[in-house]
Amino acid sequence: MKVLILGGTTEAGALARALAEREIPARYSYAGRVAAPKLQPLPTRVGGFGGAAGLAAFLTAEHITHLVDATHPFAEQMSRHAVAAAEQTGTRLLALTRPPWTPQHGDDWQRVDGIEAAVDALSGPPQRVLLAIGRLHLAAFAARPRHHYLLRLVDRPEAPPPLPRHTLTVDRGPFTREGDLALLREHGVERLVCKNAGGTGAAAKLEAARLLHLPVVMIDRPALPARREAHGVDDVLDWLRHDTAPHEGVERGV
Ligand code: 3Y8
Ligand code: NAP
Repeated sequence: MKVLILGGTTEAGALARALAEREIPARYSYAGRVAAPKLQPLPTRVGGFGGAAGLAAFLTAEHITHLVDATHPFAEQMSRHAVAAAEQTGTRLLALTRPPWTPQHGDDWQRVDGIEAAVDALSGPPQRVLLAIGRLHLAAFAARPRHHYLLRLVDRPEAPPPLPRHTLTVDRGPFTREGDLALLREHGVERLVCKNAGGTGAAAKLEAARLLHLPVVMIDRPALPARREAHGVDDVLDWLRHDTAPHEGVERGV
């Protein structure tokens, strides 16, 4: 057995620790999105594979028997490539993902379907908006220049974001309720825009928004291809124990 974890999330890190503790042969993969990704307790590769074909070639060359897609729910392209490459190579595939957040009592959510719809939702009078969607999609909000944006990024950007009024805070999660409460109060945030990431690492801002009665523009997840899914590390460990690939441990009729 040899496992490849497509990582970049809190859950992927937890799985990496579990496999390392059990000395299960495994590798960890980052896209290379940020300057200094968190170190993992497994041999780690960084950077794209070169499309689904590149991933398939990697799976074959590295004799990967089990592929765990533990990427973020918005990492749509990676997840699509994982399904295609696993099918092409006969590699077992399991997605380790987290259930979407659902609005709690006292929440004021406006659900939208994608980044452009989130931009449209900001057509009202100028507000102070926490844009907690990372770096990749900031430019879309240049269409709504009247707002003052609080931007939270993992790395300081080389060029200033194309938003005339903004304050930049450089920080990486997991975040805390106290920290996010202080952030929203300090900057007088009146509205949040975020992705329905699920999980615990990014949930603090929603708790803070609830306490401060702030409205949230919640971007729904992209649709992903059908694949086997698990929501916890133990489920993945069970799958690895019981889902041996055809060439392992199963008597072949001859
Ligand atoms: C490179 C690797 C761990 C993983 C921690 C999780 C939690 C903290 C919260 C806010 C929301 C956001 C963003 C966020 C969170 C965890 C997790 C998560 C959201 C790192 C990391 C990588 C990335 C990539 C980065 C994206 C960006 C998204 C910031 C590591 C820190 C907004 C998503 O500058 C960029 O290019 C950043 C790009 C993709 C989304 C975007 O579109 O900009 N994550 N985040 C991964 C790689 O190279 O493969 O250093 O740990 C990981 C984490 N970020 O092990 O503890 O599990 O989700 N990441 C979102 O959820 O909305 C911040 O600010 O409130
Ligand atoms: P994406 O749009 O689905 O993927 C774009 C390309 O990046 C992929 O086609 C692949 O390149 C490469 N890639 C993505 N994840 C990779 C991984 N784990 N290992 C190797 N290559 C990877 O992905 P994304 O949304 O940019 O996310 C990139 C990374 O950040 C992922 O690890 C994800 O888990 C993490 N992350 C993303 C978010 C988010 O909001 N999107 C939030 C938290 C963490 P090739 O086609 O060349 O193989």
